[in-house]
Amino acid sequence: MTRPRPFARLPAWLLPGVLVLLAACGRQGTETAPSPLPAEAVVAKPALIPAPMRMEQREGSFRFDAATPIFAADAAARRVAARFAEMMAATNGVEGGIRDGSGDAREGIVFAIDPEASADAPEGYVLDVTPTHVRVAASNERGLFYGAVTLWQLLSSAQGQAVRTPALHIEDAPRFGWRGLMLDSARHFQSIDEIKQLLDAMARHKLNTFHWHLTDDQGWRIESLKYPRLHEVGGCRIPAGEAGLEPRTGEPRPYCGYYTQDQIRDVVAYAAERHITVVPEFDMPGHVQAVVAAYPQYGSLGDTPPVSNEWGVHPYLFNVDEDTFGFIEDVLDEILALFPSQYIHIGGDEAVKDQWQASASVQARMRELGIADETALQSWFIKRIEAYLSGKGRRLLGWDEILDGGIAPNATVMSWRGTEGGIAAARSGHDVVMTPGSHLYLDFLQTASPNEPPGRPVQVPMEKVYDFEPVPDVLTAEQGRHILGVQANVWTEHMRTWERMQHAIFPRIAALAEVAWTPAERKDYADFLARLPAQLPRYRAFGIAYAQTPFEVMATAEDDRAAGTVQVTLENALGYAIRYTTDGSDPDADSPLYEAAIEAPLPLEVRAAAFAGTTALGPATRHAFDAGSLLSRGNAQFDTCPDTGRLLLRLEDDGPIDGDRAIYNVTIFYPCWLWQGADLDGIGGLKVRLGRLPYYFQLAHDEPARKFMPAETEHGELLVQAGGCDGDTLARIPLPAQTDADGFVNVDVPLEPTAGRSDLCFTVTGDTRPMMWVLDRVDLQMQ
Ligand code: TNX
Repeated sequence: MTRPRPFARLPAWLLPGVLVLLAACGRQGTETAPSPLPAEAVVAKPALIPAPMRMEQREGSFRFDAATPIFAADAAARRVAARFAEMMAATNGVEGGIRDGSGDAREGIVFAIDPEASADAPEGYVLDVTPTHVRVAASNERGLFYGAVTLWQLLSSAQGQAVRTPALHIEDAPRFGWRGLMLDSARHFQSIDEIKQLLDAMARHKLNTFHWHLTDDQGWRIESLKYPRLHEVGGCRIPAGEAGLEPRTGEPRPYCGYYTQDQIRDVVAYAAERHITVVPEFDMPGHVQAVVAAYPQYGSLGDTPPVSNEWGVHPYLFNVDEDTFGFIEDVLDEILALFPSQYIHIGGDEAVKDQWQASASVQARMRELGIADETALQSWFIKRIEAYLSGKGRRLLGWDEILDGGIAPNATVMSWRGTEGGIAAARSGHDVVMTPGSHLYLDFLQTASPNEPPGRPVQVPMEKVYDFEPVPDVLTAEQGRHILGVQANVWTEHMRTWERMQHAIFPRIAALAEVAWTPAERKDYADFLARLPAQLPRYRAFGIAYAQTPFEVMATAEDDRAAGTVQVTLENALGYAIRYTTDGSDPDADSPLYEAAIEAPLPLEVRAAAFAGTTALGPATRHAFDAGSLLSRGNAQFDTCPDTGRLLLRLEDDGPIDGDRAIYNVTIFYPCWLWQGADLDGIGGLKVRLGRLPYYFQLAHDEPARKFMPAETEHGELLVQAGGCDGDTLARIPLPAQTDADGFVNVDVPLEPTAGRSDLCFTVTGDTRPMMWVLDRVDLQMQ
C-alpha cells in the first residue's frame, strides 16, 4: 500500500538535499505484473537523533519499499510494527504490510521480543541491518519501540517510497531513565489533541516522562469531583487589559480551561502506549492563588483574590490548618487515582513567606508546633505531604526549594535554580532530576532574531541545551548515580498558542533528546548539526511547526549615510553555511557563499538562506536597505539601557482580541531603549511611536527594584536624551491619557540641528503601574 508523498505539494526549498536520488529503474520480482521499481533514495549517512550508544557500519546495503514484508510474532511486536508503519507512512509515504511471522525470517523486517536481546538494559534494543533483512530485537516492548524509532529514522534519513540504507549494527540503551519534558498547562491551556501531538513527538525523540504542570496562580486545570469550584472558579481568569474585555460590549471575557477526569485518563493511557509516564504537578504551598480564589478558607489571610492574570511570583500560600491538609489530601487522592506514576510533583517553588508572617493563625500554629521560622514551616509542610504520599506507595518530587529548612526523607529534587540544588540533594543521598533554567528552560528564546515570538530574550540557544552535562563533575560516582536524568521545561506565560509552544519546543527537543539518551562520550555538537537537517522533513511530515528562526539568516547593517553605502553582516544562529543574492532573486545552491560582510552602495537588497549542502533550511530572508530604511528602527533593533535591572521580556500587546498583536522588548523593572550611535547629521526631528501595555507582573521581594522617573504631567512624558541615558535632555513631551484606536500614539519630537552620532535614550516618566508605555519605533526626520 502506498500513499502520495506528503512532500509533493511543498515548495522546493523544503525538499531535503541530503539524499541522492538515483533513477534506478528495474523489474519487480513478480512475473505477472512487471512494473518499474520506483526511484530509490539513498541514505548517505544515517541521521539518527538521539545518536545511539554504539553503531557500526557493515558491508552492503538494504532496500526498503512498499513490498518489504514486516514480521511480528506476538502482540507486543505487532504494536511496535504498527507504530513503525505509521511513521514510515508519514515521512516516506510507504505503509509496509505487517505479517504474523517468526523472529527468524531472513527477508524483510522482523520485530522480535527476545529475552536475550537487551536483558541488562530495560529500554535497550539491538538493530541489525543486513543486505537481505533487518532485525530489531529487545527484551521488552519499550526497548523494541525505541528500536523501531531508530529504524524509522534510518529509513527517513532519505526521502522516497524506496530507500536504500547502509547495512549496520546498533546496540543502544539510554544514558538516563528520566528523559523529561514539562508542559505548563496552567498559564495557558492546550487541547487534548495538542497534548497528544506532543506525546507523539516526545516518543519519537525517545523521551519517556511528561511532567504536567496543571495548577498555578493563573489556573487550576484538573476536574475535581469533590471540590468542583477548583476547576469551575479556579479554571478561569480574566486576562489583563484589552484581552480580557469583549470588544463590543466591554463585558469581561474570561480565559478558561480544565481537563475532565476522563480526558486525563485518556492522556495517561495514550502516553503509556507510547512508553511515556505522566507525572502530575499540584504546586504547593505557593502558586495557589487560583485555589484560594475558589476556596478562600484554605488561604493564609482569609481574603478572596481573583484567579491571577499576572505573571511572576505571587504571595498566596496555603494556611497550615488541619482542615487544609484534609483538603490537600482529598485532592491528592483524586490525583493519585488518575495518575499511576510513581512520582507525584508537589511544586514547593517560589513560596515567599510574607503571608505566613502576616497570618496570626499561621504564627500561632507555628508556636504550637515549636517551629522556629517560616522556612522550617515549609519544610514541615512538605515533609507532611511526603509522609502522606509515601503512605500511598508514591514518591514525592519537588522543585529544589524543598531542600530549604531540611528535605523530607524520601523526596526527589528537581533542580531548576542551576544545578546547585541537585548537587546538594545528590550529596545527601537524594535522587535528582536536572532541569536548570540556564540551559533547559524553553520559555527562553533561542535566537536573537527579530522574528522570535514573545518570550524571554535571554537566550537558550540550541548549543546551550546540547552542551548541558547532567552529572556535575563535583559529584563522586556514587553520588552521581542519584542523577535520574534531565528534563526541559515549557513555561507558557508567553505562549498563548500551540504554534508558539511548538516554536519553543522544536527543534531544541532534539538536543534535549541527545543529552538525555546518548552517552556523554558519544556527544558531538558538530555531528548533531549535520544530522539535524534530516529531522526537519520528519517534523513537517507530522505537521509540527518547528521554529524557523534557528534556520533563518539575520542581518545587521552599518551605514554611512554621507557616502551612501551600507555594510551588511549576515548570520545564521546555528552557524550553517549562508548563500545570498543581491539581484532580488532567491538564493539557491549555486548562489555565492557568504564569507565576509557585504559592502555596497545604497539601495541594496540582500536575500539569504542557510544551507546544509544543497538544501535550503528555510525560506530566504529579505533584507532591504535604502536611505529611508537607515533612518528607522523598530523595537527589536534597540539596545537595552544600562542599569535597567535584569529582567528583559519580549511582550505581546494586550490587543486586538483577534489578529496579530505588536511585540515589544521591555526591561520591565525600568522600561528604557537605546539607539546607539544614531547618525543625527541633518536630522530635524524624530517621530516616535509608543504602544501601551497593562503592567501585569508580580515581583514579590524584587518589587522595590522597580523604578521610574517622576512625571511632571498627568500621564507622564516621553523623554529623549542624547549622549546616553545620563546625557542631555533633547525633549520631554507630555503624553495623552489614552492611545489612539489602533493601540499606539505617535509623538513628534522637534530637534535642534546637531551633527555627528549620538546614543539616543528613550524613556517615559511616571509609574509603570497600572499601564506602561513601550517604544514601538523611531523614525529620524531629515530637516
Ligand atoms: C520560575 S521554575 C517558575 C515558574 C515560571 C518560570 C518562568 C519554577 C519552579 N518556577 O513559575 O513560569 O520561572 O521561566
